[in-house]
Amino acid sequence: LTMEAQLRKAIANYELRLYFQPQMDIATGKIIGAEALLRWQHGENMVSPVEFIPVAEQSGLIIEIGEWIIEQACRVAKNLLDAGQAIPIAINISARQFQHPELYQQIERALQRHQLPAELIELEITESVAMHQQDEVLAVLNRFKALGVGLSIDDFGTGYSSLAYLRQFPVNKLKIDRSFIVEMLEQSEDEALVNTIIGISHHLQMKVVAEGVETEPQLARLKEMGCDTLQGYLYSRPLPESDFNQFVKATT
Ligand code: G
Ligand code: G
Ligand code: MN
Ligand code: NA
Repeated sequence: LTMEAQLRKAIANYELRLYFQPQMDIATGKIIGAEALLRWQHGENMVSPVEFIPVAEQSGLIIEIGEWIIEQACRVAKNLLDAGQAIPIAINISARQFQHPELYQQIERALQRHQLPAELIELEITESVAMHQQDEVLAVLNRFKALGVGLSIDDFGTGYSSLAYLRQFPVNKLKIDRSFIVEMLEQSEDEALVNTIIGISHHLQMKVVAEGVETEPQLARLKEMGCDTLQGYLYSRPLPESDFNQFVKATT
């Protein structure tokens, strides 16, 4: 079977799972959000999204899978809200999904179906998607902003942002790519870039998230630099839904 055929089977057999990685407020140490990350449990193996998302993109299956992800994310956010916890869930939106005219309606309908306030869903688009076809991207982002969902730029620092263009973005958050965090304490260039991105975010009235934080010394340095939010193995790996719900209960 081709990977595409296997992926179709996976959808039919409910082998896709959505995991949730907590995002922590650096000042309070409390959870303030989570990123939804897709997993494919294929027999004994866990297939990485790095392998199958590109296949889903090329085949167009990403639209169907994306709708399922939106549904799951809304359901989880709504359950938490009903339990007294307003925790926004961030969804990764791929290039093809972002260009697809159905995306807006998929999100609008899911919010309505679950009676979920729009601000409890956040969309992550990568810097490379954001910087492409700027007028079209800006129009789509403005529609989502009007709907009330949060918007963030993922993998920030890896693309080629025009700062003049970034300034017009109706985006609430920049997520510093993990590649800059990994060696920020050993490589002064990386540390300088992290510091610069934090500065840019705050100048543009955006929040900033450091991804892939694994150690206490990284946490301490990011705190000194004024970073707002942390995501990484230091706090938690991406968790299945029930473990994630436990984590939320235990940390709020
Ligand atoms: O989740 P890691 O845990 O391995 O994710 C690897 C890559 O796959 C990341 O670049 C991440 O953005 C992407 N990815 C994970 N889950 C999703 C998803 O639900 N949708 C899309 N489009 N990309 C995802
Ligand atoms: O590309 P994107 O930022 O959407 O995906 C985040 C990726 O980073 C996922 O693969 C997620 O599992 C991974 N990740 C999150 N925190 C850590 C971490 O602390 N260390 C490592 N190595 N990977 C992480
Ligand atoms: Mn992401
Ligand atoms: Na990311």
